[in-house]
Amino acid sequence: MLGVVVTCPFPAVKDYDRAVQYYTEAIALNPNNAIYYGNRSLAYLRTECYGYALADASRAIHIDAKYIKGYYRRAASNMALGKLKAALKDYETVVKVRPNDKDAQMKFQECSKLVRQKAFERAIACDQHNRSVVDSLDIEGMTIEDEYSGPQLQDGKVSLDFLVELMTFYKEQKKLHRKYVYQILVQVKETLAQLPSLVEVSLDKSQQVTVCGDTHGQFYDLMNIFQLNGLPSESNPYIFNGDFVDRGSFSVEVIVTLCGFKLLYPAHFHLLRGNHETDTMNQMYGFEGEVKAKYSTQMFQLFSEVFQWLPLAMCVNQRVLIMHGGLFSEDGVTLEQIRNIERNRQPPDAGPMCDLLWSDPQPQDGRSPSKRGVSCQFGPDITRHFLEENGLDYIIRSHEVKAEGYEVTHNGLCVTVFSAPNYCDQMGNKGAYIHLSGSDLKPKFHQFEAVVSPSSPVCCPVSALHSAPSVSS
Ligand SMILES: [Mn+2]
Repeated sequence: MLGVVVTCPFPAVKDYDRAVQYYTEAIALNPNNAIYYGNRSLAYLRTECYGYALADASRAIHIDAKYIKGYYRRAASNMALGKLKAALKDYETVVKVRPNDKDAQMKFQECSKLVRQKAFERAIACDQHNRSVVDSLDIEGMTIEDEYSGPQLQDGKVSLDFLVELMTFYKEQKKLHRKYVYQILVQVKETLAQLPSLVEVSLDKSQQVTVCGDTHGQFYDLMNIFQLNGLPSESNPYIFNGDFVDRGSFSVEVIVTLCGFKLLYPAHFHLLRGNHETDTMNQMYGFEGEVKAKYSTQMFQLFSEVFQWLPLAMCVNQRVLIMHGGLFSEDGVTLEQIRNIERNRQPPDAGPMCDLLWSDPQPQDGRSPSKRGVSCQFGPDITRHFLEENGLDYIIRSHEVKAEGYEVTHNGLCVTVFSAPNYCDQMGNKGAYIHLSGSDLKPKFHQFEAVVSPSSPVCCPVSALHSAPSVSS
């Protein structure tokens, strides 16, 4: 065997991208060493490239069926992709071979628990289909206790005064009364359910809209956006492009505030669905736990119902298309098709609805398997054809953290915007938002830094399964 020496490029700085590069070079020199694949798989796991991590772990096991870390890594990749049964099988193998490994035991037990929980949820799901959790709640009958001193809805309706008071209240880390949260959620669900899956807006020459990317529970940074760019209003419209929740500790505060503005300015304040407005992601990345800790399981269920009605894409002046993830795994998708997507559900594993929430651009032409293991990556030629076929100028998407808060790729045809600065309290990235004016529809970028927040990192509550904080979205 060739003596390829690979010095460990981390842990001084957790530079997983460099680790990937070094192991890739090592693999080029010796493609039959299971350890290289196993180690690169770990670096992919840490950067949340679960699709690549899975492929490398499988390759490692293929080369050396006795290489136990390969099973570990494959299990972790499958876990992250929500393929629990496949993960359980590999954890079982690890536990058999290493009966005294406490960490392996813990992961095995945690995974078994999740498999049972899923089975239980499936069993009761048929019962609940098409029924709302609201039917089992008496919202009107909920009483406001005398000691409650927070903002109050007047006749159950949101006003600007209410929202201003709410934002101040939230900054002091206080909790809005559950009755008001329920009332807001019931109303916003009705409002969203009226909308098509593709929402079209038009700006005249004097109007402008602000487009924000991922906010991920970073409430204090959201407040900073409003500080810098003004509160939402009919003359200061906003589009928030998905991934409002998970990761950050203040997802409830972010989503309730955004829902409040949606109710106040339904035609001038827009919310699109991200891949994190889904049950599986909320279970793994914090939102479900946060809602249960701050309120209850039923309230999480109502959030989930609201998320299912979030539109999937927006088109501005029939020229700029906005979605959270990106374009499609297949050619020939039309705006009409997007408009007609039956979106009131958890997204499927493949197809246009999945792609809109999950895909990423890539620099080379064509398509390739996604580094995330869901949907695909699309190249500049795919973007150009899609835009030509649909008579559009360019797309704006979010979904990936960018050092500068935004990135322009595909010869200007694909713009990424990300609005969670210093993502997960550790990435050091800037945030950005975009101004689009009706006069020319060219993207104007505004960057901002993270503000100090009383945040306690809760990046991944399933910490035993995701031992490192992670970086994609
Ligand atoms: Mn995302």
